Amino acid sequence: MESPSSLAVRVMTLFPEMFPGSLGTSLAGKALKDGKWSLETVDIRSFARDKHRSVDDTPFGGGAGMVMRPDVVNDAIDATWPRTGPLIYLTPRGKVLDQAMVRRFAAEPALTVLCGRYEGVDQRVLDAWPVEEVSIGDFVLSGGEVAATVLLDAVIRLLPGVMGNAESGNDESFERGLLEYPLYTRPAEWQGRTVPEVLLSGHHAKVAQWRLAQAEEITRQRRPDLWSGYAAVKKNDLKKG
Ligand code: 6GU
Repeated sequence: MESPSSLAVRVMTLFPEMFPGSLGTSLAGKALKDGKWSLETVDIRSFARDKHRSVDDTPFGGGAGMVMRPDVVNDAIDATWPRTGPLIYLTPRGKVLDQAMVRRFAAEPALTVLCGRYEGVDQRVLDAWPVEEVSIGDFVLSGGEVAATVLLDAVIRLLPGVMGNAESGNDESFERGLLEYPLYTRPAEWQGRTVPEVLLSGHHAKVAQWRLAQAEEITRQRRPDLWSGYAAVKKNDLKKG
């Protein structure tokens, strides 16, 4: 039996064999078996109308590649979207996924995900439905399936009971807008390389202080975009006392 808080995921794709894929293993796979989320894949090709089962056609106005037909995609959405929870279309034109979006999706009862080939879907079907367009970053994949897997992995790990409290603390540091501090485990010396002395001290407050300083430094160096947001919040916090 599924618990009432189970997330119902529906994925529309031309490649249903790509699911659950990596989501069937590890943390997400265990959560799937435990009923923390459910997965229904819908083969978009099953909504094709002609004897050739065609799902795409050449773009009006010319140009490279193929466009997914509005009639076929419309029928897939109509049959699949439960009219609750977001209808997500994965496309490099979408809003870039971040942890705040991931948290919002994890709070939904259902997620319906449309995977397109990268040339895309006819605009009219996107205009006809309340579609939320999401990208996973500024690069181009050959299709939305891998992007859907990325999005779902990030969401599933946040579902109640999927992760222990030990790990969930890590997110708070990302929510804070910082990259992670460096990690070390045994042996204390490896190939002549030692572990920072403070981590062996057992002094929890000093460890926390060191980790924060490391997280700040690595964020400042690597991600000026994150750093300016964090620095602004920190300055404001200091002012408020
Ligand atoms: Cl969501 N889809 C495709 N095809 N490429 C992408 C993407 C999505 N996000 C980044 N690149």
